[in-house]
Amino acid sequence: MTDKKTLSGLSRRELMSAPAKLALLAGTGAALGGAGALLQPTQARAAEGVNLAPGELDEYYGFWSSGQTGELRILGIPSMRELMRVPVFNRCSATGWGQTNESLKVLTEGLTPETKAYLAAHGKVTYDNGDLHHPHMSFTDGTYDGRYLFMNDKANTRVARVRCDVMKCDKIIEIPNAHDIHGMRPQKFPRTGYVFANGEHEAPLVNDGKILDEPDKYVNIFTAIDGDEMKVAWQVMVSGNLDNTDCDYQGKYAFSTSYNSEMGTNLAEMTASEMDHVVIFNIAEIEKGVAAGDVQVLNGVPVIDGRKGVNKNYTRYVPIPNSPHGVNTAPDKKHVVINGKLSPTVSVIDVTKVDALFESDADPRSCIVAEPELGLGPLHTAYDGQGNAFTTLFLDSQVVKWSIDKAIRKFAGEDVDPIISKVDVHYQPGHNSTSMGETAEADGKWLISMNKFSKDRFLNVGPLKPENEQLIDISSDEMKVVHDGPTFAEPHDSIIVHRSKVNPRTVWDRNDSTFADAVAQAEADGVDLESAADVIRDGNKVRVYMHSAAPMFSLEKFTVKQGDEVTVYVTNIDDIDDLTHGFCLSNYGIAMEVGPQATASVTFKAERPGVHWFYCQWFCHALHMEMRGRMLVEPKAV
Ligand code: CUK
Ligand code: CUA
Repeated sequence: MTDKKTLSGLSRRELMSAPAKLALLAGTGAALGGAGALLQPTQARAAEGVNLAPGELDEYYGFWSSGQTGELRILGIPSMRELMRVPVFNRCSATGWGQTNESLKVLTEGLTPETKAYLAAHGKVTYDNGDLHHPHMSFTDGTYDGRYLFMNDKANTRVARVRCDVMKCDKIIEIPNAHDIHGMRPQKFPRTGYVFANGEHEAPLVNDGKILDEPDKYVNIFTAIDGDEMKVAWQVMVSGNLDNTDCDYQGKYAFSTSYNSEMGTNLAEMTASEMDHVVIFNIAEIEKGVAAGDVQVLNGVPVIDGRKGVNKNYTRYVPIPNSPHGVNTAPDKKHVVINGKLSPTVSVIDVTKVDALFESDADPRSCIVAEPELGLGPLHTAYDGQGNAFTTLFLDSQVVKWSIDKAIRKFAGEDVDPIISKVDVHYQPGHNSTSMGETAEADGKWLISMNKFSKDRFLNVGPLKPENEQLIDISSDEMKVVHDGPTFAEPHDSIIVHRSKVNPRTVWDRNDSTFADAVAQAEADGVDLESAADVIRDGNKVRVYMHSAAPMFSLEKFTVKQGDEVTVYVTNIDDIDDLTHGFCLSNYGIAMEVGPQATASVTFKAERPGVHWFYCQWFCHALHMEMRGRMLVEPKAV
């Protein structure tokens, strides 16, 4: 086994040294930042292969986007087993996401008034679709802190947050003034902090129809969101569109690629120039400008003008060969790789040379310290924490491993080849990610190549085929593809997080804010949710409170009148790991999950008279089928 750095920063050999061994024997392995777990037999075997025995746990969580499916997925790595789906921008038949009052609050409260009006005209309160590209965890001091996951919706210009303690989405906000949030990254240092979000498509800043086919009047918007409050902090108007983004480990700069510096609107225009650019945002200077009022306030958000040549304190435009796509900051805290896409090169920025761009009128390209030619269609880069980078080559259907140091030396004139090895992937890779690779604790064990096409790799399931995510062992210079993982539309991006960073609850806390509204309403109605079996009439509104304890609901029937607006609150008082109940109301199109110790609620109009069974739709007990009751709806007098 190679002498790799573990998460604690100790090498494996150091860990095996006498004091470390003593610490482990004394049961203080946890003090090593979770790295003690690396020495358990499970992990030793995992390092050898991906096939965990039944019951064995994975070493890493994989947090996966799902593209146009709109949900977040959780996988176990290295087994690649799908562990959970977390509905975010989509609707979910199983959990009632998009139906329950608790989820509707999340899905509606962050929308702009214009969007709400548009949706209302269609009889809707929120969007049904989303396009979730980039899931990233919150950081503290350069590494994952296990608080939140943030993710973008390219389709409807939103950013969402998932709480890692319960793995549920708790906030979704629409980003005003911007169009189609694409690249998105949390601030790495000192903490998140900001979540940076790129608007991909340019449009008139006030997009009310007064300006239409005048592309020279379009702008693009870079947004900094306060990740604690989930509110837009400020925005920057830029030239060219914005694709992907990342930031440094110093808390000073963010970097966004622009594949259309031309501001063209068709393919020929968009790919016309040989050079596009990466925009560097000077966070402290922008904050100063915002504080000094050098902004226009649009839709409640301060917007600063960072267009090319307008104010050189806020932004710098660094020319990069042709239509750059991914931006990835290396765990060495010094280098940022810009992936060339139409250019076979990647450009390496040295963040210590960026200060000079803002302090003097230095050539913007003076911060570039390497530009190795890697192959065709470089899209995204990941790292092993040992000075090596792994770049996907979309057109070559390969991943290339290369040395950052050698690339820099070559750029300086030395005769060295930065390319270490290449491996074929199947086929056309987009994003890739390495274990802990986007943090300062990159550990160089696993690489996922997220391939857009699977073609012949699996049984044919018809014209629509799965994508293919391949797990690659990167513990030696020769990369080894060890697993094919077919997957449904369309994981763009993933992160691989050591399990020591994430510690979700197993049952809900009764004081959780998710169901605070239900708790408040029950209190107002004089109802105790945990022992509830009450029907409260309030004009034509009826509130039905019940609790569930396997295998019974506390109400075996309740009666309402046709036309009543009914809200059913179900509190699952089972306090046992994995004992989820559900509430499904037949032919009313209603179903929801109620986790252990949670309250969930749903509101509907009792428009169908007659007898309607409700039942528990989450298998919970030998008498799960018997866990049911009736809603009796008295018909309107005719
Ligand atoms: S983008 Cu999909 S392959 Cu939306 Cu991150 Cu590069
Ligand atoms: Cu409760 Cu099934």
